[in-house]
Amino acid sequence: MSQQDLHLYHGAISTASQRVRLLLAELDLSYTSHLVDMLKQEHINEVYLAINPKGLLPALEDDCNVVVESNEILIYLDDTYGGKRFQPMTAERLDAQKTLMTLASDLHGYSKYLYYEFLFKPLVRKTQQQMVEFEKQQKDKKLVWFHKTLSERGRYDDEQLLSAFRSVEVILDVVEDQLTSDEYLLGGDVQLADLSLFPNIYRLQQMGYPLQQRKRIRRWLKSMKKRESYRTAITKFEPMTLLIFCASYRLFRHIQGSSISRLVERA
Ligand SMILES: N[C@@H](CCC(=O)N[C@@H](CS)C(=O)NCC(=O)O)C(=O)O
Repeated sequence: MSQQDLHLYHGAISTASQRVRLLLAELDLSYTSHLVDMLKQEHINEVYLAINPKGLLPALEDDCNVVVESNEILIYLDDTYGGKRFQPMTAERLDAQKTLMTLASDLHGYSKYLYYEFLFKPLVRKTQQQMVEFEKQQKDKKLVWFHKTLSERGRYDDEQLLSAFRSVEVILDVVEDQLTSDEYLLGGDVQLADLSLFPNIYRLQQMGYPLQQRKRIRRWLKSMKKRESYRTAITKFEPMTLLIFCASYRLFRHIQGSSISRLVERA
């Protein structure tokens, strides 16, 4: 199918947006980029809510179609423009891919507690005024609680963080087992499962999450980072100032004795 006018509404470092940008790069599809600044709460303003009433990034507009949910967007793009190039051929592998993409979505839900706490907390805490606006616009009570706890209490409970860590570990165990001697999750070629899981595992690596024992995941991360799509879809969008901030904050937490490693010792 010939390419329509694609519009992507996305966040520079939003992991769900990174998934979609990775596939756009792999498919070599051009698109009109609409960067939405989450720190300025542009994702809950009236303009964006008219596109995605859930107030979540990313969203894709293709002519008259609006597709939300990053995994749905991956399938939509690959079905429409990729000739299913990034989806396996056999029923068994298709099932495996579906499971891995669901796990990617779950991983996003758990790992965000860890990176909001340990990687960029001072940046993402909302002011009182922002929180009022957020509560007014965001219907998802769990998401409101997620931001309210960090913004008003200043931290998540240790139990909350430990539970997130344990859930992340369960998912990483599955991913590690899935990776055999092949380069990618479902064989020798990169597939949607890889593109879906990569951003959150990469984010964990960025925050100093313990991956030392996970040799296959580390090898897979290396393979993914060698691809041109990693540069086009991820590093090109990471502001240097943010990278410096995150590295400094990690160091600060380490010196303070409150880094993720301390949490892991208690798990
Ligand atoms: N299941 C959704 C999750 C999307 C999501 O949570 N996106 C984050 C950015 S990575 C977001 O928009 N968060 C809004 C917020 O925290 O207010 C998807 O995969 O598209």
